[in-house]
Amino acid sequence: MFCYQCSQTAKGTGCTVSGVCGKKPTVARLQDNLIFTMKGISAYNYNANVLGKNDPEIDAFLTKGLYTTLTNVNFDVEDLVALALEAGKVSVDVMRLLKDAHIEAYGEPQPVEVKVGAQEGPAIIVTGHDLKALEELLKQVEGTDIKVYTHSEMLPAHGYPGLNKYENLAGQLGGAWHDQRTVFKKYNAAIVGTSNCVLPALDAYKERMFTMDVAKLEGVKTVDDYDFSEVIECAKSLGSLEPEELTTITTGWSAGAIVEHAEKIKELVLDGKISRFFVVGGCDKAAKHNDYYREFVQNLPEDTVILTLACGKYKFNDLELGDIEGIPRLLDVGQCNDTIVAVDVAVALCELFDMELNELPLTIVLSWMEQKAAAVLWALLYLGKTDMWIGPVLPAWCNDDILNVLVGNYNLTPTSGDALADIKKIMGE
Ligand code: FSO
Ligand code: SF4
Repeated sequence: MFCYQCSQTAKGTGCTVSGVCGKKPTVARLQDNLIFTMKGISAYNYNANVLGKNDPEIDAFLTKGLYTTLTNVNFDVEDLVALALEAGKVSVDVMRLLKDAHIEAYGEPQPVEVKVGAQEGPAIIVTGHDLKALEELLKQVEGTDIKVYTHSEMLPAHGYPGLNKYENLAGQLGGAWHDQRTVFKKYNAAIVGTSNCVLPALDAYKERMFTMDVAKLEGVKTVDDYDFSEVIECAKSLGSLEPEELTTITTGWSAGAIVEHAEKIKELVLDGKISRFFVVGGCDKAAKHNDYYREFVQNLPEDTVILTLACGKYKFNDLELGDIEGIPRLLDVGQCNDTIVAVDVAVALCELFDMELNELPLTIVLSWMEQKAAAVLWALLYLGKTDMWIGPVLPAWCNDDILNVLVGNYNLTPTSGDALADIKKIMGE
């Protein structure tokens, strides 16, 4: 444990073995877990609020949850687990709120091929999660020759009809959040960081980068009140990008777009042509052990279908996985908050096959890096999903006590680092 939130803290620096107040290490870790999960919920809640969607029950839970972690309030190891599951419920609610906000504002996503690479013309790269920011920018560049490119978690924007309709929305540059320094340096474009996942800017592009709203970087200009005029002037002054050979990736699978194929999916499952569904998604990071997810997806049997979401997809979304009689094997359902889409698809499969969630041939493999993934994990646990896998390393706040609960109650399994061995176990070979 590590806690230095009150003046009683050990040696004036931090309680690390046990709390001077009597707080036990597992209580401290569960409090940390609750705070991390609430940070994730707050991120989604904020984006929903920006689009005019509010839920007083979500706000009330955030207030109660934070209060619970105050010094000398809650020392119960069991109540904090119950609160984590309550946070999971709120996480489901907030993802639903945000999805409804996105669909109301921009329509239900449809699968779309997105051009990857630089095209002729001045450019603006937009990264982060905030679709409203992208929309406002697209309105303001209308009628110019500026190409607007998505980066990282902004890719799913292309699937929304209300955003895809803008001609200036040209394509995608780069992959997950952690490649931004390489990508922003390489392309002589104006850059807008709309939410989390910005890294301190390099001098090579600092002058042409802007952040907005909650995102802030030292020495980087900001966009205020959705006024992108300075960004647009910057892009114009930089001139055209050097065109590259283009590739494509597909995004935009909504629950509705997948459920349209329900009868075909049922037929393929009953004929033994689809043996299992996977959800492989979550955060990505540059570390070598995250390559596990590419190896994992690449080696899944050809009769499996994989739903993916969040920036973890960039480890494998360039793979040609083909289709099973017209059903693509890799379906990108969106941002990390679009875990709710995977949940909706799972519920639809339950109805289709008259099965309970844990009876479905469905395995979830979650990669985690930061706190939104904690919110997603507890959401799935709240829904009662068992037999999930998590990696590439376990959340550091999970001590043996917490892990015993997660393994004992939910059979949550840490990924082994050996993708082939894990696939064999999952497929029961
Ligand atoms: Fe991932 Fe994290 Fe959504 Fe980032 S949860 S790493 S680009 O924050 O956002 O998928
Ligand atoms: Fe230590 Fe308890 Fe104070 Fe935390 S709240 S610093 S564990 S005495």
